[in-house]
Amino acid sequence: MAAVSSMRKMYGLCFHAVRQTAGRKASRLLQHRAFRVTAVHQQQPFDSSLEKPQFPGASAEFVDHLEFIQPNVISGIPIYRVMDRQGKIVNPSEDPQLSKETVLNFYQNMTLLNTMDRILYESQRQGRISFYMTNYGEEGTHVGSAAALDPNDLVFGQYREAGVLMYRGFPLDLFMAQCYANADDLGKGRQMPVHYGSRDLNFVTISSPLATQLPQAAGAAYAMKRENLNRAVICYFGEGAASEGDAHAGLNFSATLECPLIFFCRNNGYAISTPTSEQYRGDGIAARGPGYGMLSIRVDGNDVFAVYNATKEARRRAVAENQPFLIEAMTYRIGHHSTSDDSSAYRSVDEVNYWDKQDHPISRLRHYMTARGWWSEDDERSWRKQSRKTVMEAFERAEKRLKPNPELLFTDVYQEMTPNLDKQRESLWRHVQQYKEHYPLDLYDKYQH
Ligand SMILES: Cc1ncc(C[n+]2csc(CCOP(=O)(O)OP(=O)(O)O)c2C)c(N)n1
Ligand SMILES: [Mg+2]
Repeated sequence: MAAVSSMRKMYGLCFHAVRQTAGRKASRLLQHRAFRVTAVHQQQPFDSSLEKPQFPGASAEFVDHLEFIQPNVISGIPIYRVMDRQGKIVNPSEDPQLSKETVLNFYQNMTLLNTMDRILYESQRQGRISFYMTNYGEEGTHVGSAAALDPNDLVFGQYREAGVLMYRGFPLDLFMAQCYANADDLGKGRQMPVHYGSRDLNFVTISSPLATQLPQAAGAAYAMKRENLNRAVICYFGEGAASEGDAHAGLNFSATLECPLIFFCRNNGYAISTPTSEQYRGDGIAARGPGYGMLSIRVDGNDVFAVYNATKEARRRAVAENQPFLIEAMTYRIGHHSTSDDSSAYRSVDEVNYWDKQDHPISRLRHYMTARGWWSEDDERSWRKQSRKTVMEAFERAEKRLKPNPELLFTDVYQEMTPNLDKQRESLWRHVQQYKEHYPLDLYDKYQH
């Protein structure tokens, strides 16, 4: 009985610290466990069928036959959608009933992203920028989720979520400045193209190593919960990144620490050349949620309204109940992985064409708008012309702008320059002076030395 009372004390102490709702749940569990212990001790003669497991963290019964759990115990998780492929609302009660103005704004962001992608992709092909990654086919996942958040919510992205930043109001000039690494780039030209970040728009700068953002997002959400800020964190990642060890760390920390966090997985079918059929054996990423004790949903990522509804509800509950959610948005990466990839080596043109022509988030939304008389052929033509002109103008401004001052390579790491960095800086300038003909310093900002 000493063990029983110390166990009760232990549970008592632990549950004192948790939230009220969790506390109520816990005390029910405590009564249950105490009852089980008492029942076992009072039974005479001993009956093994009445023995109950006491392992901490388990809520199961004993069984007396050997059986492995089937891997497909969670399988065929359904895909929530609001619109069909023709843009028709399937179940009117799920229609978010967004205003015409909001829907047009969705459409304009999705198509503007498309236009920006086309121009920056081509500019890489012409050797004007070093690298680029397009978002083709995934526009619905970006805009639907971004629209469901509060502007104060903090965003952690992977690298293929430029539409989220665009929806938050990041200007075309700053997208271009980042890709051109010019003097206006908020990252001071130190990052590869598409590694955007904006403190003003609560968008954390992209990291190249996959899954970096998941544990970081868990930490940020935990801090928000502790400060009772009424803010949520959203963390985007690809299904490929979900295979990284850091993904597990982020998911598990956020569940155990009960963080207001939305994990948003873009399942676009590929991790560079590796198709999902070679990435995992379970039912996608949503099937992993229950393993973490996390509420999860799978949505049609090409249906901007389904993404919007799921993210809005997850956001509401994440903040109200302090718990993380997992959204798996099914979509398709229509473009190559990046400008360093040629996807014709590992997938067929027919496969890509299907998604481009028959199951595209932009055309689906356009069908919806057309059916309501909100968008005509003329509107489309003039919007395409105007948006292309706006993107081209921003592109030309970015290209003409000076590069950042090379001194910036050495700043912001330490508050004061350290002796070894200073030595490297001196050595860089000696080198530049010696080989002047290779360094067109007049193209760099505020050069003084
Ligand atoms: C830790 C790490 N390993 C490998 C890479 C190389 N890499 C860059 S993107 C990528 C594929 C990621 O696929 P996914 O997460 O599905 O995102 P998607 O590109 O499909 O949007 C890989 C393997 C990396 N950046 N970081
Ligand atoms: Mg992927």
